[in-house]
Amino acid sequence: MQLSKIASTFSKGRLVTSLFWRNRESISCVIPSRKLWFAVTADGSSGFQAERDRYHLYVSLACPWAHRATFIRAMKGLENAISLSVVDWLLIKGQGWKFTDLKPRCTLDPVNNCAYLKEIYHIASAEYHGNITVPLLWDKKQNTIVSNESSEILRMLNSEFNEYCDTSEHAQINLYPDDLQKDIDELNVWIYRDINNGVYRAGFAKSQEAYDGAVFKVFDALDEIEQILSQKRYLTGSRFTEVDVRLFTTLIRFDMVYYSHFKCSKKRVADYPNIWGYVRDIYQMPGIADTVDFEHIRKHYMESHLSINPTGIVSVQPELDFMQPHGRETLSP
Ligand SMILES: N[C@@H](CCC(=O)N[C@@H](CS)C(=O)NCC(=O)O)C(=O)O
Repeated sequence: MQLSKIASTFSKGRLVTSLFWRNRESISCVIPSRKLWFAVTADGSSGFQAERDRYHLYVSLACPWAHRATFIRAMKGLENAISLSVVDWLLIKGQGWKFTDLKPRCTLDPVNNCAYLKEIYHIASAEYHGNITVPLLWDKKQNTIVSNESSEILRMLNSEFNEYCDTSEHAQINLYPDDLQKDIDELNVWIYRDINNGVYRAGFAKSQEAYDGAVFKVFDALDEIEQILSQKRYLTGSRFTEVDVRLFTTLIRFDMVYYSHFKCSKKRVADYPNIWGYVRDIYQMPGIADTVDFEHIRKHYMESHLSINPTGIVSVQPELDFMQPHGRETLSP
């Protein structure tokens, strides 16, 4: 069996830790038990070549990590090149994600005809013992999983499918430009720790101490972001980048679920003038509002997390106008 680190050629070595077996025949027996980290490349050197209608995304519209994938798919005009299935918003303990066509915007699984997402993981590898999570990028040609890691799917769709974007304008969009990579990488670490994951640490805290430790970090970070966004239109300056996508998918959920359901209730995003304008700026970008589904988001969190909301009652939706003019052009055109 030939083991090669050929994924390291992808995206300037971002995937250096992804070990990849070149022979397709051996893939099913060597898929790691916890992480599925392969890479699609434009030139196919990884064993997974970018092609139209070869890859399928499995997502939940509720999930902030899966939202990274649907966001970049929309922003790069890849809806016609990469097909999509949307799971039921209800995540039942012990069963995991399932497919239905009986709820708004949920779909069946036309690719593998599975009833549950876990079955798809087991088609790729009977040996897989990791978490059954979305997003999942599936290769219809080799009948296997390429990746279940949203940060890497985001990078692959950003750079490797340019030939298949709807227009040349879409193809030119690059959310991880060379000169900003250092800034983006540094911001990603901090934003993931204190905000993306911070709201989950607060929401699922099992003690007052754990909750206090997490929730104050969330708001310290938001205070700092408010400062940054008072000077800059986006986190790294005038250009919209990957780190803005990663922050947005948490911020758009904040007042809808994290404020109440996860007890991140010191302030709403709508109480921070610059952050609130920034969220509306991104929400109003072409194709993005359609990637946001508040019914999926709110019902998923409040109906599925019965350990923190035992009645499953879904609270009334706050009145927020995401289409209100944002005025952020004054910081940069
Ligand atoms: N590292 C993964 C995490 C994805 C993740 O945690 N997804 C959650 C939904 S928000 C999930 O599928 N959870 C399934 C479960 O808890 O059973 C990524 O970023 O892609």
